[in-house]
Amino acid sequence: MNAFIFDLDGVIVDTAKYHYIAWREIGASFNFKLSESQNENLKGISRADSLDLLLKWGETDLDADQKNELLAQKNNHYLELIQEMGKDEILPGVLTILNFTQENKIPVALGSASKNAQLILKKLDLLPYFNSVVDGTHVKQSKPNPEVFLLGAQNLKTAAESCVVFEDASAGIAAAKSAGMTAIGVGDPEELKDADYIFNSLEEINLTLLKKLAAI
Ligand code: B16
Ligand code: MG
Repeated sequence: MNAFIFDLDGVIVDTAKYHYIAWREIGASFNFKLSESQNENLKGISRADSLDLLLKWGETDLDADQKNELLAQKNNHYLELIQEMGKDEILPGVLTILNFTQENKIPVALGSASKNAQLILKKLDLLPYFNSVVDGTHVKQSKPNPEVFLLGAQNLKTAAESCVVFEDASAGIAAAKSAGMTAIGVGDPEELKDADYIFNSLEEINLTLLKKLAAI
């Protein structure tokens, strides 16, 4: 039997739009206008690394204190934006897969760069589905580094080769592949072209394929 590892933002819930709103406001504070395609490159990237990219694109230099101030501002705004988020924002197909894993006792981990992952899963009543939650508070290196997924596999006591990762970001697909895992891309086929399977939505994964992925 294989194990499943889920990314959070963009796979379980569409928080990307809230990250975008919060980062746009931070960019505006140094007269930088964050485009949608630049925002695409922030998916799966840690908060601190995202700010460094914004500063680079905006050709702006800040000292450590100023950066910390912006990181805190960004997160406060993001937390405000997700405050009202409810179960209706769980993405299509997620609950079907999580119920399948529960019924078949398939080990499940979260592998997210977000330091807000626990809070979000709790808000959505999804914590009981996860045997392990690995998030931005547990790892040193951002995706595409495989650390977050390797730790998930270790916590699930499953070999990397027997893990299937669900990801919406190209950095996440690269992380899964370099960990030696099967990568399922959810979203833009062009962005996710290195994945083993690509879907527009998790809803497209039928029971036959789920059983194949789980090796049951
Ligand atoms: P936070 P994932 C990532 O989550 C997001 O895709 C990325 O946009 C965000 O900057 C990162 O989490 C850090 O999030 O500010 O909440 O710690 O896609 O790896 O679940
Ligand atoms: Mg993501």
